[in-house]
Amino acid sequence: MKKICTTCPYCGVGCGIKAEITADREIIIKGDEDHPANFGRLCSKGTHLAETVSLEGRLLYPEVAGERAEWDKALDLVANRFADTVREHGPDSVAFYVSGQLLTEDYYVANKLMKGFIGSANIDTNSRLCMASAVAAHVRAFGEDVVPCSYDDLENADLVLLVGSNTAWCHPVIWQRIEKARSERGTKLVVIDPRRTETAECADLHLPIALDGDVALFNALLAEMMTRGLLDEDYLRDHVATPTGFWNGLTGDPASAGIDPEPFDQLADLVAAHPKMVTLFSQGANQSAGGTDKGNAIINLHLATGRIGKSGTGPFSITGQPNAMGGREVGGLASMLAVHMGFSDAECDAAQSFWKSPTIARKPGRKAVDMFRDVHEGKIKAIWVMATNPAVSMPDAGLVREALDRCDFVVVSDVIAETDTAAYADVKLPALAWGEKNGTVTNSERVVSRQRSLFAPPGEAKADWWIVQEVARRMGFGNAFAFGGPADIFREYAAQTGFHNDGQRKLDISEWVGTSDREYDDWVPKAWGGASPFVEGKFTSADGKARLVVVAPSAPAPVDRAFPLRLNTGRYRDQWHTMTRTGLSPRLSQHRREALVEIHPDDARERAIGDGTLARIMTPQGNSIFRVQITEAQRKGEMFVPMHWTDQMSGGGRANRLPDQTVDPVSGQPAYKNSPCNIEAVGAKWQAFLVSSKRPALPALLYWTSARIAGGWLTEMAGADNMDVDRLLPVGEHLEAIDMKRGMRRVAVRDGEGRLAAALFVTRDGQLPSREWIAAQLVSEEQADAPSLLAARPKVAGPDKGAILCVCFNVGVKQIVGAIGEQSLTSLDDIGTALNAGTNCGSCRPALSKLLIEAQDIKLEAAE
Ligand SMILES: Nc1nc2c(c(=O)[nH]1)N[C@H]1C(S)=C(S)[C@@H](COP(=O)(O)OP(=O)(O)OC[C@H]3O[C@@H](n4cnc5c(=O)[nH]c(N)nc54)[C@H](O)[C@@H]3O)O[C@H]1N2
Ligand SMILES: Nc1nc2c(c(=O)[nH]1)N[C@H]1C(S)=C(S)[C@@H](COP(=O)(O)OP(=O)(O)OC[C@H]3O[C@@H](n4cnc5c(=O)[nH]c(N)nc54)[C@H](O)[C@@H]3O)O[C@H]1N2
Ligand code: SF4
Ligand SMILES: [Mo]
Repeated sequence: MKKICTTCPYCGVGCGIKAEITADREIIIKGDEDHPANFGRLCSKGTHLAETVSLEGRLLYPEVAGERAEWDKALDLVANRFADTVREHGPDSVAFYVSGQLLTEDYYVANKLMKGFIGSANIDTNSRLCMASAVAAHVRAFGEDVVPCSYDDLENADLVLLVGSNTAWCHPVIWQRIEKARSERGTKLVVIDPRRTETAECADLHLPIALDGDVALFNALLAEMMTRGLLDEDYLRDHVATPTGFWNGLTGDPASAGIDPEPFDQLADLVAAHPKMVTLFSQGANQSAGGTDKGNAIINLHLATGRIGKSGTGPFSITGQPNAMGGREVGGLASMLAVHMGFSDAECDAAQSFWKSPTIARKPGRKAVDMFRDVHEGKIKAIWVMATNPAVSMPDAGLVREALDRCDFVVVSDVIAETDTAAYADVKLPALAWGEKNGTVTNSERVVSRQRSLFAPPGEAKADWWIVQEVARRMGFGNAFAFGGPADIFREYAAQTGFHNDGQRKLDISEWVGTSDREYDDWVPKAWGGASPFVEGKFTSADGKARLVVVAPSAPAPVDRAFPLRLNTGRYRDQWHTMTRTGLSPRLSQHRREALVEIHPDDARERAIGDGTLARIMTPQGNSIFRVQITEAQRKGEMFVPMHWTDQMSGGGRANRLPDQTVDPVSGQPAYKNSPCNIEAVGAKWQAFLVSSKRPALPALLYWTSARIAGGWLTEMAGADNMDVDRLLPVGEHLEAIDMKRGMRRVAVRDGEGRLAAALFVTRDGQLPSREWIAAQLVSEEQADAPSLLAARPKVAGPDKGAILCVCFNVGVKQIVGAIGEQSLTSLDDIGTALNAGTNCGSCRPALSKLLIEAQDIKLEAAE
C-alpha cells in the first residue's frame, strides 16, 4: 500500500491529504495530520474524493471539430491558428482564459507565453470572478497583493467577524478551526450576511445586512471606534498614511445597511472589547459593484485600530479555489504583469530581460467580462479556455455562449469531455486531473504545497503546462519553453520573484531557486512571507506605509418595477462549482439534489408561490426555473439560488442566465450577488421522478434535473404538455399500477435477474412519494417484491430517515430529530455517540447544531 501526501483540489483552505492507493484508480483518503492548513481534518468534499476519480466522462484524447485527433495535429492547429491570428490582427486579437484550478507551474507557462512571447496581456483567470476585489483592495491599502494573516490568527483571535462568507459550507476546515477557538478560548463569532446561513445560525451575533450594506456598516463601525477613542494613534502615525478628508468622508450609517441600532451596538461593543480580532471576508464582499471598496472599508478598520500584523488580528480575504493564490503570484490576472509586478516601464523591461523574450505586454489586458465582450464583438478572434467553465460561471452566460459560438477559434483544455463550454470548442485538449497531475498550489495563508500524482495518466491526457509548452514551441519559442518538468518551472518562477526585486515586493521566494528535483518531490508545505508579512508594520509602498482609503456606500439602485426583487447567488455545502467532479459522487449529491430558490414567505405569498413547487426567476438577461424553498432565513425582497447547475445536469436551475454584466469599476469583478429580478409560479401539467440505473435520454421538458445516486440516477421532471413518459423506461419486466386516489401512475422495471432497473412515478396534481427507499433499491442486496416497488416503500416500513444530513454515515434529519427527542440528546457529542452523525468529516455539524437549537426552542415554547 503506497501512501502519498498531496493537497485537496477543492477550496482555498488547501488541506493536506494522505492518499492510500489500494488498486488502480482506487484510493482511501485521510487528512494529513502534519499539514499546517488542516492538521488531519477534511470536509465532506475532501473526504469523498475517492468517488470522483473514476474515468467516467473523462476527456481522454484530443478532439478537433468533434473527431478524435492525434496530439500533433491538434497542437499544430492551435499553434498555427494563434500565430496566424496574431500576425493578421495583432497580439490583442487572441486571449487565454485560465483558472485557479491550474497549478502554479501551469499558470506560469501560460502567463509567460501570453505576456512575454505573444506580447499581449490578454490572459485573465476565473479568479477575476472570485478574488479580484480583494486583490485590488490589498494593492490600494498595502501597495501589494499580500494577505496579511495566517490560519493561526483565527485560533488566536478573541473575536472573528465573517463578512459575506458561508464558512461552514465553503471553507469547512477553517470553520472547524474557528470552532476550536470558540470552544478553547471563548472566541466570539459575528456573521454579517443577508441570509441566515448555517454559518450564521451558529454565531454569537448574526447581522442580516441588506445586500451591499457593508461599506455603510464598516464606515459606521470605524466612526464609532473613533468616537469611543479606540483608534490606535501610534500605529496611524508610524505605519499608515491617512488621506486628507478621510475622517470626514466616513459616511454611512447602520440603518442604511438594514441594521437596527441594538445589534449594531452589540457589534460595536464586541469590537471595542476585543482588540484581537480577525475579519474574514469572501464573496459577499468581493462579488459586488462596490467590492473593492468593501475590502478597503474592512482594512481601514483594522489599520486604524492597529489590528494587523499582530497575532490574532487582521483583515483576512480567504481564497476560493485551491490555487487562486498561485495564479495571483505568477501574474495570471490581466491587470498584473508577473510576480506581483504591474506595467511600469521598469517592470516590463525587467520581465522582458528575465524571460529574454522577443516582446512584452506593456499595458493591462482585458478582464474576464470585457474579454468575452471583445470575443462577442469579434475583436478577440481566438480564445483558449483552460480549467474553467465560463459558459456556466460567467455572469449573463447567455451572452458568453453567444460569444463562444461566434468566435473563429475556441480551444478548451479540460478533464471532462462534455461540459457546457466544451460544446463550443473547435479543439478539445485532454488535461491531467487531480490525482494525476504534479506541481504546487498556494492556499489562502500563502502556504505552498504539492499536489502529487497518484495514478498513471489515463488515455492520452497531458499536463496543462506541457500542453501550453508544446504550443509555444510550435509557435517558434522553443528556447524559452524547454522545461523538463514542473520542478524546472518552479525554479524559474522562484528566480523571477527575486529578479530586480531588491526588497520592493514581499513576494520573493528566490531562496527556493536551488530546490533540486529531489527536494521538489519531497517538498513540505511552507509559507512565503511568513505567518505575518506585516509584522514590522512595513508595507510595500515608497514610504513603507499602508493607506487608509476613502470609501463611500454606493447609492441604492433605482427600483425597476418589472424586476423589484434582488437575486443573491452562491454555493452549496457538497457541490463544487459547475459539478463536473462533485456531481459524479452519489454521496455528495445527497445533500441537495436540486437547485432551490430560497424566498421569504411574504414574497412567495404575494405571488402565490408554494413551497416545493416550481417557479421561474426572470431578469432582463434571461430566466430559469427552480424548485421553491420558502424560508424565514431569507430577507424579504431578496432571493438566493446556487451557482452549480449546468445544462448537463438540469433543464432549469442555471443561475447565470440571470445576472447582468455589472462589475466593480476598480477590480472588474462581477456583481453576482445583487441582481434585479422577479419570480412567478410555474404551472406544470404533470410532475414525475424516475429512478434508473442508466441515465435517461430526456426530450425537451418544462423542467428536469438529474442527480447521481448509488447505482444510477434520480431524475426529477415536470411537463407543460402531455408526454409519453414510458419511452424513458428500459426494456425488462414492467410492473404497473394506477393509483386513482393519489392521482398517480407507478411503473417499476426489473432486469433479467429480477433487480430493479427503473421506477417511474407520475402525477398530475398529487404528492409524489419519498425517493429514498426506492432509489436505494438499485443497489439493494435483497430483491423487493412488486407491491413494495410500486408503493416506493417496504412492506414493513422502516423509519423514514428524512433528508440525509450526514453523508459519511447516511443519517437523515428525521432520524436525528427523533433521537434528540427520544434520547434527550443535548450536544453534538451526544448525537455522535447515538448515531455517529458528525463524527467523521464534520461538515454536517453546523446543521446538527441547528437541529439542537430548534429542539431546545420547541422545548422552551412547550414549557411557556
Ligand atoms: N462547497 C463549496 N465550497 C466552496 C466552493 C464551492 O463551489 N462549493 N467554491 C470555492 C470558491 S471558488 C469560493 S470563491 C468560495 C466562496 O465562498 P463564500 O464566499 O463563503 O460563498 P458564497 O456562497 O458565494 O457567498 C457567501 C455569502 O455571501 C453572502 N452575501 C451576498 N451578498 C452579500 C452582501 O452584500 N454582503 C454580505 N456581507 N454578504 C453577502 C451570501 O448570502 C452568501 O451566504 O468557496 C469555495 N468553497
Ligand atoms: N452566480 C454566480 N456565479 C459565479 C459565482 C457565484 O458566486 N455566483 N462564483 C464565481 C467564482 S468565485 C468562481 S471561482 C467561478 C468558478 O467557475 P468555473 O471555474 O467555471 O467552475 P469549475 O466547475 O470549477 O470549472 C473548472 C473546469 O475545469 C475542469 N478541470 C478540473 N481540473 C482540471 C485540470 O486540472 N485541468 C484542466 N484543464 N481542467 C480541469 C473541470 O472539469 C471544469 O470544467 O464561478 C463564478 N461564478
Ligand atoms: S476544507 Fe474541504 S474542500 Fe477545502 S481544502 Fe479542505 S477538504 Fe478540501
Ligand atoms: Mo471562487
